[in-house]
Amino acid sequence: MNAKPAKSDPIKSVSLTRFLIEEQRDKQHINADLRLLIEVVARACKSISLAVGRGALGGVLGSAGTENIQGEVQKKLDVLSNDILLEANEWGGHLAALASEEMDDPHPIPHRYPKGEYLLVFDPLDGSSNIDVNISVGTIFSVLRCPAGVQDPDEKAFLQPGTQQVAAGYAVYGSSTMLVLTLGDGVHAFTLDRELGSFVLTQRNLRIAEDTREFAINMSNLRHWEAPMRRYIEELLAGKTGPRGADFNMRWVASMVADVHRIICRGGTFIYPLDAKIKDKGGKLRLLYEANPMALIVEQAGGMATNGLTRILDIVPQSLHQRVPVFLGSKNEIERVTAYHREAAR
Ligand code: AHM
Ligand code: MG
Repeated sequence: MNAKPAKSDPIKSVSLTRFLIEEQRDKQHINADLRLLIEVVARACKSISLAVGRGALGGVLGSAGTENIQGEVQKKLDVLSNDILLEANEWGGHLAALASEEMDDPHPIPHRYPKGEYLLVFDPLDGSSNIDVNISVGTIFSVLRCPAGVQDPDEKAFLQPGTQQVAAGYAVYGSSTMLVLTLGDGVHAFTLDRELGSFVLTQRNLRIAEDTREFAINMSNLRHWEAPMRRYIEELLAGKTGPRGADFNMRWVASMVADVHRIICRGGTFIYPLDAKIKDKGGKLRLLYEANPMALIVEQAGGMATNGLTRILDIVPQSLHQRVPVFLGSKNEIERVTAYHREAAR
């Protein structure tokens, strides 16, 4: 009965706008153009979230009847999401060019608009095989600086290692829509308040546990994997009585965004290794707009991201749509599986 009233926090909620203004004004982590860029991407993600959420009612499910440069059938929502991000980002004056999974070549800023100092690369709708079955999908993005002196950025301007990213993030369109963001100083999560139409900060400085008993991998490819990959997974599957002395649980959403989001929330690993089926392609996932932004987020949250041999963020890209094997998540497991690959390579 004598309990004192809880000391109330005067800041009940911090919107993305307020968070970004504080990052610019108080911490001086970002400049006004980068703040605008993140706000514009977030606004585009809200539109994509609306389109995804309307599902069959929006008439946007199913195939668009076209293929992207990687020979994958584009869904209507892949194309729509790409258009939304392009239109939102063209005119603000913050970008020098854009590139996306759904476009063969970089997209220049139309001459009628001013140009800025940043390059934006994105996978407009990741996990598109899940669109038609109402399972979480997402948007992944990465921000680079346009190299000094480059007026009309071509593919070469984008070929920068992931360490050069000034920001990266993803939006996950799940039971709620969330935006997870890093500006190179920790990872922060925002939840979309659907009534207000604004992203609200819900978790600051997310950390990935160093140890985990949960992994995500497409097990149907097991027979195509290389020996170190099979060794690692077989040890996990052997459970308590095997060499690891513990039972491991498995999850696979087949939307990288959703799998990475689970890892950000409760730890775990996500692995898409090289296998005999995809060897000539170099991997399944794309370096510039899937692996690099996710690797930066994971590292910023205390996790680890490799291609099985080296740090993903150190890879110097050779082409815009280059693919890489991806091993990311809880540090101690990624260290172990990477060590198995290094050992085999020696
Ligand atoms: P997408 O960008 O065309 O959707 O492809 C990437 C997706 C990832 O989100 C996911 O982890 C993987 O492909 C699923 O692959 P699989 O179909 O082998 O399970
Ligand atoms: Mg993708």
